[in-house]
Amino acid sequence: MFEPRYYRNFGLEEIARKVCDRERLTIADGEKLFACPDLNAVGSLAHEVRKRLYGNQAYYVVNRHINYSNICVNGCRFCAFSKKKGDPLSFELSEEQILEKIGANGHDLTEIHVVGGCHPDLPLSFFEGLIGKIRELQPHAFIKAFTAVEVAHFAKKEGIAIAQVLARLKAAGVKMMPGGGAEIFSDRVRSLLCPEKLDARGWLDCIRQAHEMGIKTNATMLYGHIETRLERLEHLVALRELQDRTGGFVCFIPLSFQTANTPLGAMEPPTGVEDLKTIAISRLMLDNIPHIKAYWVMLSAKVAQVALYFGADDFDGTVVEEKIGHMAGAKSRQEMTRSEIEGIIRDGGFLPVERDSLFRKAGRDFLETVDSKV
Ligand code: V47
Ligand code: SF4
Repeated sequence: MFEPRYYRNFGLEEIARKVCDRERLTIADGEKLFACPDLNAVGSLAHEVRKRLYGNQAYYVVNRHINYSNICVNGCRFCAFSKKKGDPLSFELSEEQILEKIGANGHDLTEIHVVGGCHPDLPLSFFEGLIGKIRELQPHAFIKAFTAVEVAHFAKKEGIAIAQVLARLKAAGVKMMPGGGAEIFSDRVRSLLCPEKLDARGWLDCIRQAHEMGIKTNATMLYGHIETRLERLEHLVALRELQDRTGGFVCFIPLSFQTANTPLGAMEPPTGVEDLKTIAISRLMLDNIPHIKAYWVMLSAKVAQVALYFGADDFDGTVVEEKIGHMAGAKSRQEMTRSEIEGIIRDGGFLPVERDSLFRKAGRDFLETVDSKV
């Protein structure tokens, strides 16, 4: 690493120097990295940062996803999950059905990840009650629930401020928010693909408020559709700027676009090289977000394993039941066991470390240790 001659071949010597000296990369640096024809040159820089932070450890979580409903008032053109009320493919789980799913293997769960569409009717009190019941059933599980898009939808529906929704959900037992709904912040792309959805400013503002109330969140970026690489870089920089202010992001998840059953179904999905480059450049640009997730559901387990050499340090989790990617054609399985994940991580040459949602290991505050290194 940092063999200047190697990086000079690709015009990356100044970027390599910055990475070595822990200097922040600019959007122009990001463009150079995307333009580099040698995947390994980009990947090796990201791997160096990842090794500096976590050595050969790779994280995973024993979790379960719950999609309470796919009924959604929005119609994002990249989404095959959402359906209108009355559509034969729409579903809406009752509280009992949700608790039954969680009860089936709940004793073993570290994290419960709850998200759904922007439902036209369900009141905030339904979700408060649901979170309370999940908490009673699984008092030790970490409840990571509701994206900024859902939170803003609840606020609009109830006619109350976002801060009030966040305070009520926090009181009910939501400990953290997932990173979904960020898509790509570009107004150009959003006006074409998801004009009804909470806009970029609204997403960032809701997340800022959550962070200021002590609710940590993740962040995502949906890539590989109609966005440009520059728009991806601008998305990363917007997250980096918010993180400078709040420090509330725990993990960044690049989401590889699954095309099937969406109005963009004729598009080719991102290639493996594009996936790995995007993950690596995310690691390099996001110098203040501790973790980068290789989400095996969207990437496939094979690409996710390789991504651990391209800047990712987390493999995500057991998941159990996934609908958003699979309804859009994801070929990955529905579930992985703890031992399967550990096997994949070990086979990749890393040490598997089971974590909670904040990347803490049992008995010690892991995040604090990690935060101080970033
Ligand atoms: O919000 C929708 C995206 C997100 C498609 O925070 C699509 O720990 C790919 O946010 N192809 C849901 N992506 C997934 C998500 C997530 C997953 C795992 C962990 C965490 C976390 C968050 O998926 C949605 C949307 O941005 N999405 N359609 C699609 N066709
Ligand atoms: Fe609804 Fe989310 Fe799908 Fe958009 S991505 S249509 S907000 S479920």
